Amino acid sequence: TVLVARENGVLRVTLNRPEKLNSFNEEMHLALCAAFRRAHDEPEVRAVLLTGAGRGFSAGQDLGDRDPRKGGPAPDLGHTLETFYNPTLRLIRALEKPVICAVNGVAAGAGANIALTCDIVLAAESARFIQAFSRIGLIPDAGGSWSLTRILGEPRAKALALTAEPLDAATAAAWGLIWKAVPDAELMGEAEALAARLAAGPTIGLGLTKRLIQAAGTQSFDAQLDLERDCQREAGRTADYSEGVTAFLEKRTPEFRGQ
Ligand code: LHQ
Repeated sequence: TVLVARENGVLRVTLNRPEKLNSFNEEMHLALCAAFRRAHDEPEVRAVLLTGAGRGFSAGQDLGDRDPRKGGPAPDLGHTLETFYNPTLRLIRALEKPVICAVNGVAAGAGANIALTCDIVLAAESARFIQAFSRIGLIPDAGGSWSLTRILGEPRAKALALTAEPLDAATAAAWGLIWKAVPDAELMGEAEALAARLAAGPTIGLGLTKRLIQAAGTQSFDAQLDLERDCQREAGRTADYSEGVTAFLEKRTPEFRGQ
């Protein structure tokens, strides 16, 4: 249900239930979580590229798994989130390596919000982001109530979440919800090039940069200056920093090793 392959420092993770628009069942959750654990554990992984197989990125939770007509006790959705979604979302945020998401088609419900949890989001021009939750009586989960509000502010976050209207990729980019909308035919090439470039970067410095930017939202200016001092101290001790300065002085391209 998830294809995982490492090449030249990039761990490529492809949601792979195309006949169900890559909607999430338990198996796919566990496989996605395992992929991000691998990204954390393997030093050879220096960037992650997340995408979907087929015409969609992900339609969120597999609602076929949740058919109320089948009877039985109502499932505890809080438990589903805590067990299957939230661990993966926490891993993505905590991973001190860049996570690029190539949204190749529709991203609905939790599928949209998993994409929005990644560090750099590129989307095909034909892709749509749909906060589908309100259509079925649910609330925006998978970090959506947080990401939408932090990124867009209350007016747009509320409108998207309350109406479940699709948001096209160009508007998502114009609003700053994602990094870029890319012509469909160019999406994977551009995402792969970006992932390769970041995987060849100074991994520790990039990871610290991610940590700092994520911390900024909840820190005072003073506390952030302290954190920058500590992170820069750490970055300044890396071999990649020495290489970067040496390469600059020698007027050549640096060869970073992620150390
Ligand atoms: C699907 C799904 C799907 C199963 C398309 N499930 N089969 C968290 C915790 C616990 C529980 C509940 O939820 C959550 C978080 C959530 O994610 S809630 C939100 C769940 N997602 C949705 O409500 C979106 C449902 N899907 C749609 O609205 C549409 O499929 C979209 C707008 C994504 C795409 O529309 P189309 O391009 O017109 O495609 P389609 O609807 O024809 O779908 C293609 C196939 O995929 C179809 O199967 P079929 O056998 O008829 O070809 C769909 O039934 C299936 N599919 N989404 N979530």
